[in-house]
Amino acid sequence: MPVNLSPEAVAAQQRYMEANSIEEQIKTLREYIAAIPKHKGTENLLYNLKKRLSKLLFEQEKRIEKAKKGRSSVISPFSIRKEGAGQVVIIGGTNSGKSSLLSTLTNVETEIADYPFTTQLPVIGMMKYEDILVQLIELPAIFEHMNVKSGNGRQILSAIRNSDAVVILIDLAQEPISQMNLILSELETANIRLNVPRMPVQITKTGQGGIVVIFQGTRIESNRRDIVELLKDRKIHNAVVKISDDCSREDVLDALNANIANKKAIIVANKGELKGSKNNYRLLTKNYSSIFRILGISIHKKIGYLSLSEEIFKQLEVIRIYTKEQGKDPSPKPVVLSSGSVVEDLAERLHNKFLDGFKYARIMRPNPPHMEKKYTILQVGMNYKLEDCDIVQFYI
Ligand SMILES: Nc1nc2c(ncn2[C@@H]2O[C@H](COP(=O)(O)OP(=O)(O)OP(=O)(O)O)[C@@H](O)[C@H]2O)c(=O)[nH]1
Ligand SMILES: [Mg+2]
Repeated sequence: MPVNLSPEAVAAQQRYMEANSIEEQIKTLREYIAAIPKHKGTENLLYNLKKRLSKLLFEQEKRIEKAKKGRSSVISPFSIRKEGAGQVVIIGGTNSGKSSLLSTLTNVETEIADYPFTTQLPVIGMMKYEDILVQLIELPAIFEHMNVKSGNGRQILSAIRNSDAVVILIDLAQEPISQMNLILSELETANIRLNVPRMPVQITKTGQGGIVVIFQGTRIESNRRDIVELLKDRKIHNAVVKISDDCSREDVLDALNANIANKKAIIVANKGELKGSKNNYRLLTKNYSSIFRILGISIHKKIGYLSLSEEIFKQLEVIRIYTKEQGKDPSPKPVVLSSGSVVEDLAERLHNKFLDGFKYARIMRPNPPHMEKKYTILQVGMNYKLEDCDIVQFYI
């Protein structure tokens, strides 16, 4: 069915047709899309235009990458390979105690000093949480206008964008609201949001594991293939895509094109033993406790950080699954999956034979300690949602 476009949309279309450079095409195509009203009759047109925009953005990214590579063949110390169950960055103002926290949680030895900007490059450590390891990275301090100034600001932002979760470290010896304002506004300039409760689509690129699509709510199987295809068009082969139930293919394209990263984050407020820190802690909770979980600590007095590794692990939103073969003990090492994963996601991760020959899976789910029986036994199909610490045996 032909679509009747408004004069503004026709003019925008004309500008797009006449655009020469990729930048100009992207700009005019965005204007064209914005000028088209959203309803059933324009659905296909909008979808196709957004797909075209997605291709242009990808082309532009590729060119920028190529230009960067041409300039230097050295791998940036800010592009850090993920290891363990997930990658968490520690960010904050200078002297807030980022290096001190990293050393406390990981035993990495790094320079701790009371002068500003001691840490200039990322420092990596592995934090143990129960039977898994989480990668913790101290990033150099956040500063004003880091997205435009020379120096390593842009690389710091890009490392945050690539992480799985964020620990914001606040110095309670200083006024906390201005620290938070600085951090949040710097992240905003780089399109990084923290703890946005329910985005229709969230796409997090990962280093491995293929494309995992998680439907938070009812599982809409028919969309899965479309989504994987859209990402592969953009040469994204490893990512976790979280989708709320009422979400269209177009929403996925919007998410890809907007390039907004949404990270889970907690605030850790340090130097809690110092004078004035209580007041600052109160100020911080008053303003931010509805968005962030806030943990008050003192590294010097060793107060408050016992549950920290657990809280950090929780931000990753992953589950540990132990596989089991008939007649044997469960594997000692878990497979780590995004929370919300189902039996099929586990099968995909392990081996094709579990997908192709699947009959059913048997789950041993640990009961709370007060119950008499140690496990609840379940016999389930491919779409069954897994929980942290499930023991799973496949029957094929
Ligand atoms: N009073 C007090 N001082 C602390 C605490 N934790 C760290 N510090 C001190 O704060 C200063 C800065 O600590 P670092 O760990 O180097 O801070 P940073 O955030 O890594 O600093 P940069 O890398 O320079 O941005 C040092 O003098 C630490 O000894 C604490 O719990 N209480
Ligand atoms: Mg440091």
